[in-house]
Amino acid sequence: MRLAQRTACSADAAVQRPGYARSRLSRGMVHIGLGAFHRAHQALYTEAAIHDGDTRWGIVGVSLREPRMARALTAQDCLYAVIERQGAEAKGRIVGALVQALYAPHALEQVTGAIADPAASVVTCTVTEKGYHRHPSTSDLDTSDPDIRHDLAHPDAPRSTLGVLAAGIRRRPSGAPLSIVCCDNMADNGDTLRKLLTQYASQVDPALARRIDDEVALPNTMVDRIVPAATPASLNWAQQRLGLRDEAAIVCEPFTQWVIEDRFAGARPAWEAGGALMTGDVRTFQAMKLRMLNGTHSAIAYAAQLCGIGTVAGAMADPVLGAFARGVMEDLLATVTAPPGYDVARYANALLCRLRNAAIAHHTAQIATDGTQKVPVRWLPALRESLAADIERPCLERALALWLHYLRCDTNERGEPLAASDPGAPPLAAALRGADSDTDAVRRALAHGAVFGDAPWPKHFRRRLAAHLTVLRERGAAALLSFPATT
Ligand code: CS2
Repeated sequence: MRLAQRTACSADAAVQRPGYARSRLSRGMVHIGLGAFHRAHQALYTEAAIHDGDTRWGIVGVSLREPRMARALTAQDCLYAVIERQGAEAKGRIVGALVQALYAPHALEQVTGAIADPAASVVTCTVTEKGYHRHPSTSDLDTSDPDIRHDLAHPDAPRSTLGVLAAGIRRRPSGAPLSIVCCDNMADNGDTLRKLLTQYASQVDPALARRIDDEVALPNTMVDRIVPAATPASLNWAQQRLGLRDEAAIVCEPFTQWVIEDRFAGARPAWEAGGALMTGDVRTFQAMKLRMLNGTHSAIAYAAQLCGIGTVAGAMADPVLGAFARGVMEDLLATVTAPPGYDVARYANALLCRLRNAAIAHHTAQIATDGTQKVPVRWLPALRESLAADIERPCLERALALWLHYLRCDTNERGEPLAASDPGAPPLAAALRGADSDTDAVRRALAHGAVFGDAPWPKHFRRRLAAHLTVLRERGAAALLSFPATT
């Protein structure tokens, strides 16, 4: 039997259900990017706020790219389950906060109408780093991007996040306060979205750009929860636990964190009910999380991909890769300023425990995607700062070599194909593959300003990187990572 409003009561008795009348919910919030992360993160904080009695915050969820999730959720009256797993423990709940699921290309009028509705005062976004169309070298709006070019030519029929937001705001009565909360893993994510959205809007209608600048609040946020993409296996496992088929079920870790800059226009859900921390300055939290969690994640992903290890927990259980992951985290920890009152060493230990959680299958192929977007945020600021202070970060530098090697290879060390999914990678991969030596490969890679910036990289660092590439090519990842014993 499929999960729906009518059948939810027959879910397994241990599964928590919405303890409020969903029919009373208004549509106070719109979310763009209806993936697993939103449904297991912001939607649950919103669910907690609703649970505390505030029925304004039903969520209109929007998918921009693929129809499957909106269709699956609509067939389930927008109900879905989140099951938290760690070790033998599993805790499930059915979430009721989502009230509508729209696929924008088929429901654009409804989507922009939902954003324009003055009853909605919050829009949240999870569209991945590349979903904002920031030009990698200039950090400005990438006006050469085909979606942006399309939207600038047809602002009333947009297909990009920026285009949809701008079209919705344009229809919104002026004076109705709005906050847009970016929940993607970018430094200064709210400020970045503000800049790109106003740049886009200024080309559509300068008055709209001014309005966004004056009236819309775009707080910065740090979001954290490990939410693997669903697989047939995770959906089947969820079905066993629920006693119902849920095509949108999520199996994720118990940990969750949301730190939000307290800068809103108008009302917002009391996300504190779900444990969100409102603060004046998110930056230290962001840097700590982006470097220590996401930075370590990416290093694990490329090492594991090269070695043919499918999951993060599998990599952590490998003696060489597990030790390497700890080393990367230590390298990154050394570059981090703790948020006030925070014990970063404890944070690091807790992260390592989370990464070892074998009850969730977090695929290294998923994390390895979009490296050209992720590496400049997760590794390069820490590397730059360290090199400027003449400090070598042995594990982090090896991580960078792994990524470059990964981009150079068609197959992993077991001879299985490596399929890098990263629209920004082809020019960098071509530069690497055209090199006539490892030194030349490093020179060509670091000259790729879209990822590595324009400032020169020190010679001793380039030499170390070239030596790492040689070890990788001749002796493989385990040899590079088993240092100092074997190198
Ligand atoms: C991961 C993140 O896929 C990735 O790149 O590093 O999705 C990570 O799981 C989350 O940011 C955890 O909060």
